[in-house]
Amino acid sequence: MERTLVLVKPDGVQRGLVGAIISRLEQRGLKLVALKMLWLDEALAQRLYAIHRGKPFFERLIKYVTACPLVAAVFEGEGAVALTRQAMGETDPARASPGSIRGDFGIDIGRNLVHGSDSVENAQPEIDLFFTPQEIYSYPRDTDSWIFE
Ligand code: D4T
Repeated sequence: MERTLVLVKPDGVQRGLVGAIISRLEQRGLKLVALKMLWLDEALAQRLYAIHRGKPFFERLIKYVTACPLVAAVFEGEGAVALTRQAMGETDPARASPGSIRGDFGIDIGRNLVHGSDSVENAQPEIDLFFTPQEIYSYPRDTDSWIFE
């Protein structure tokens, strides 16, 4: 089953939006299989955003995601990666559709509240940065037959 990493970034924690953001994905029908709060150190932040090293916003991005604790989660479900990206909305909240997390809660690209893996290939390596296999739960969910035909 497909899994994706979700981070409620420090602005989501500071603004009291952890519950609202996690709740959107739960309500959609994705299954929560791992959850923790942690304070990203610079090394882990740089690994997560290695692809952006050298870009003009890189230093600010690292400072932002390491500014206070964040909440990391793993969601599971058919098409979990794409469904999560859709629920998040565009990277720049100013352009994100109303109804999406960023479109409802954000304004600034440098405070875009949430991270979700951008592809199925990237999801597992990203999950491995944040969770050990023992921290991710496989369990039957009684509502599955009411979410999937
Ligand atoms: P993340 O990776 O945080 O889920 O966001 P996205 O996948 O939607 O977007 P991204 O990788 O292109 O950007 C990573 C992160 O950098 C910030 N950013 C990005 C920024 O501050 N200024 C910019 O011009 C861009 C392109 C926002 C998200």
